[in-house]
Amino acid sequence: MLKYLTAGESHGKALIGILQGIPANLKVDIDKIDKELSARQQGYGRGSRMSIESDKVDVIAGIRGGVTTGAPIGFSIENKDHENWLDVIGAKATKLNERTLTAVRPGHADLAGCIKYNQLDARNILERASARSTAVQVVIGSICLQLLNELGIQVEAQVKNIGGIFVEADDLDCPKEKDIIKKINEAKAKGDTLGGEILLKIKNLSTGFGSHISPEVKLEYAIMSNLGAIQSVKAVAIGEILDNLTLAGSEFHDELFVDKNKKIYRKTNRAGGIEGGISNGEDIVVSIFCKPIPSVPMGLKSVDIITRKPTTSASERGDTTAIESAAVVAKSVLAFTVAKVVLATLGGDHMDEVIERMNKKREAGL
Ligand code: EPS
Repeated sequence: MLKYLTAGESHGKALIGILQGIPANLKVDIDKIDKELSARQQGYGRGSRMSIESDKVDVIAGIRGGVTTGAPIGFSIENKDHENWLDVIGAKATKLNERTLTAVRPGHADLAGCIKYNQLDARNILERASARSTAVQVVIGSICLQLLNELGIQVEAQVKNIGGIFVEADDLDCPKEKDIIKKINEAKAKGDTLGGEILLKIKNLSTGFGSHISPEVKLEYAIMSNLGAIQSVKAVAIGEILDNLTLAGSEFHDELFVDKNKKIYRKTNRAGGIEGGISNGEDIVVSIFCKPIPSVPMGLKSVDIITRKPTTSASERGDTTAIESAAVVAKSVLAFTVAKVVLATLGGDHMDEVIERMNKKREAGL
């Protein structure tokens, strides 16, 4: 089974990850991983932390000479900012009373995390809740993306809107249009933050991945649970449901036709490529919706967890918006999700086996 484990605090020494279940003999281009890491750091509206970091993966295990061995892939990503937190974060840190956070931020994990883990300093929660950890998911996603590409499957992500301003259809790859920049500049000047929407597509997956037989093997379950667990994501929608809530069944569902070669096809894809938990051969289309970042510099009404007095929430350094970064993260998480479902269905210890089984699956059917 494809699975991963991550660890690391935002200002700790490094982030680490272990990915287990990638078949042997997959060529992995480490430069491609670093390019994805760099893409995750870009985007208009990111904060000053991004000028400190220049994320690069250091692969420690599981890849030899650019090829997987079938063993778990272990890696780390350095936090350059750690040198500014040397005795504050870390197993032997002594300055535990410095850079504390008690004016908890509404919308962040601060308060619920402190109550759950019995902490009086939200630093012990927020360091791990930080979206910094998504860098690890990008490394994992990039390896999975390279596996999917070997199988002829592509995963794409596009920013659809930032702060409610929609990206024009022909400008999808370059959302830095004037109105959005203006909106981000205004939010930043006010000390505010913005959320947005991202559109994701999986192309050429073919029919038959996921299953109708139990909730936990449905493709929707895999996609919604994994994407829904990314920091700031508050909704995940498959297909065109949100634009068509008023349609009746007779208008909504994708009708079936047959061509002169007896091939069954659809003229629409409102289902977003999944019917009854199973991929149906159309593009898988998913939209995710991100709340505005909860580190709001202007501060919100809050309560200090030690004094219990009303206060303004702490102003941690952060991003005005990170939707462009979230698109890279979402693409990565989706690549992991699809790779997991594909490998669970096909099995295979090495790439030749997996590719052969994928080709057989593509040929099968009515
Ligand atoms: C984050 C706060 C900011 C972001 C960070 C996520 O970090 P800092 O507190 O160091 O300014 O830059 O994102 C990253 C570091 C990253 O690599 O994406 C938060 O509170 O979640």
